[in-house]
Amino acid sequence: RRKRLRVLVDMDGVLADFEGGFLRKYRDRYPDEPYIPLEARRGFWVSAQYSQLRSDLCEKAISIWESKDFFSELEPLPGGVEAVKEMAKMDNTDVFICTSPIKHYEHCPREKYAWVEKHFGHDFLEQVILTRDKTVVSGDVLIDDKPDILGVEPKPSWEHILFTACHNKHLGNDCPHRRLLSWDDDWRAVLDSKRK
Ligand code: BVP
Repeated sequence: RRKRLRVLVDMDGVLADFEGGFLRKYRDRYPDEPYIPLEARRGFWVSAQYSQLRSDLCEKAISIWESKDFFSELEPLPGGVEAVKEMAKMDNTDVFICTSPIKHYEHCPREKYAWVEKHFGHDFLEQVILTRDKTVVSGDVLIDDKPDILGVEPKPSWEHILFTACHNKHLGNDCPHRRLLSWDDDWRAVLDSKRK
């Protein structure tokens, strides 16, 4: 393969611990309300599951990730930052962080840039793609924990590699994508399979 490999890596749930950060701040702010432990999470949308638990908990959940400092204070998931740095140093490899900001834009987009600068350095801001539609972004692979990545392009150029998260680990064969179980899994082999 003469062409360079283009790897798109999602942020929330793949590099940054959205679920853990959410639960910690939700329980801090609403100590008397019920919550969903990470082992009981099902479905990508936290808001949908909280709304099922009790309808008024939906807006309480949303208030957490709409708050200042929520996105900038997320902890890195184990091995993710190291893996992306290593990918970025590989020959014939371009890596981009491809992430969808929430529409409540007061804090989230700025804090996503701040997070990347903090963990990867200022120069890596060149690699950030903020988009609400990942199907219009071209690449060879997209490593993302969301099971269904849809948008206006019916045939995206990337292969979606599903990154395992608390909300998707129980999905069986109705989710047809190859998986990375964690950053300890063999992501190098996934990239090599696309270089052939
Ligand atoms: O910015 C994240 C959080 C937000 O959606 C974005 C997902 O981006 P990607 O990981 O696909 O790049 N988000 C929002 C809600 C509810 C909104 Br109402 C949610 O339940 N979960 C969630 O991740």
